[in-house]
Amino acid sequence: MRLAVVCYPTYGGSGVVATELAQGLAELGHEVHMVSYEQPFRFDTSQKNLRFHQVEVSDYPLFRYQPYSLNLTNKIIELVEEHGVEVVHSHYAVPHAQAAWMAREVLREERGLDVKLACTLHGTDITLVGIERSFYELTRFAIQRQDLLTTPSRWLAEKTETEFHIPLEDMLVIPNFVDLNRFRPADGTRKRRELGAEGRALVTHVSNFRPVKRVMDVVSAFAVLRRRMDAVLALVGSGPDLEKALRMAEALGVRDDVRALGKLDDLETVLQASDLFFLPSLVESFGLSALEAQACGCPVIGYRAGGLPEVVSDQETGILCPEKEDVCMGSLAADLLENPERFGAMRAASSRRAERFATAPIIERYEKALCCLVHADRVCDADSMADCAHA
Ligand code: GMT
Repeated sequence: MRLAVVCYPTYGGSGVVATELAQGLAELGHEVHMVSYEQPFRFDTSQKNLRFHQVEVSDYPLFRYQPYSLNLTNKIIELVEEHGVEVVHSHYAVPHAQAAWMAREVLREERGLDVKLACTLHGTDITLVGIERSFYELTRFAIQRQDLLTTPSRWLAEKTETEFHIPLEDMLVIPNFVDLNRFRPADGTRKRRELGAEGRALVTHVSNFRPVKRVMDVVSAFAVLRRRMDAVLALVGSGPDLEKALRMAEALGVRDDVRALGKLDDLETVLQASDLFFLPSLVESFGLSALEAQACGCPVIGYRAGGLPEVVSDQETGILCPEKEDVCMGSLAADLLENPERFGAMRAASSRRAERFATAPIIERYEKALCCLVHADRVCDADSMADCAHA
């Protein structure tokens, strides 16, 4: 199968899922063309069958806002024509699903080419951005016209049905996945030393620091925990609320215990050294970072929000506080750390739970769904799948 994967290249779940999926499909023998405005984070340039195509963005002075979606549409048209791409797989609907649909219209009308469209909805493309009035109609139109829609959680599929009137049975829930060779429990002594966290509790939060992540709750919970025990908070990633979070840490008197680490290529080393992972998001369609933390044996504390309960098992691999209730994550974290038996059991359960989300079988589910689009006229059995990989 020849596939174009369209995504955001940024340090965020949808870009990571798209890139790792593209790499996985390329390893299985498919020809994969990744399309974005920059080379995605975690992209492996040495991978066979995988190429990156940059969307060139025009900067004509008349444009106050660059029409990126048009440049992207054009790039998709070129890829289909030059490389015989059979499926365009968009990650994050806005504006990728719209661009893919426009490209297909041009290709059908002018070149008589038919390309299949798949879109993986990731989260705020449905829950925040897509439902904004200025995006809604075109988002609804474009996602309704995809040949395949997937979501990483049942919760997001239900939300899409409610907000965009796509019947639940027309969507496939394929969870996000984690590389268990990379994200696995390991000795974190060296990293703890580096972070000045030897003999202290280490709590980590990883995100793009947007308001939906409620990073202020991370800091206030940490301040509560810090009053009960000696502890360090590692903040990984960057984004609009990072500075505000650091100012809050200053105001609460815990700034010296907070390490702002920025974007990391070796995220697993911090997760392996961490005791707990805080993720108090307002909504979280899945929570890939929570899965990566669990895979390293690090339990998660957050709210029972969105699809997070499909990833974190409350009281078994973490603690999910009821939303909008005045529960104190910091006290719950301290209670857990003061109970070594319960904490040890949670650590072990966390890495076991992550095994359900191992990369290979989940990539195979995507492969099957995408190959079935291309060979819609045939039964999607093992033979036709093999043909699809070597086409
Ligand atoms: O939807 C977003 O906020 C962006 C997106 C991203 O690029 O990080 O995050 C979403 O997709 C991830 C990958 O599927 C999920 O793990 C995140 O839970 C989801 N974020 C939200 O729903 C807030």
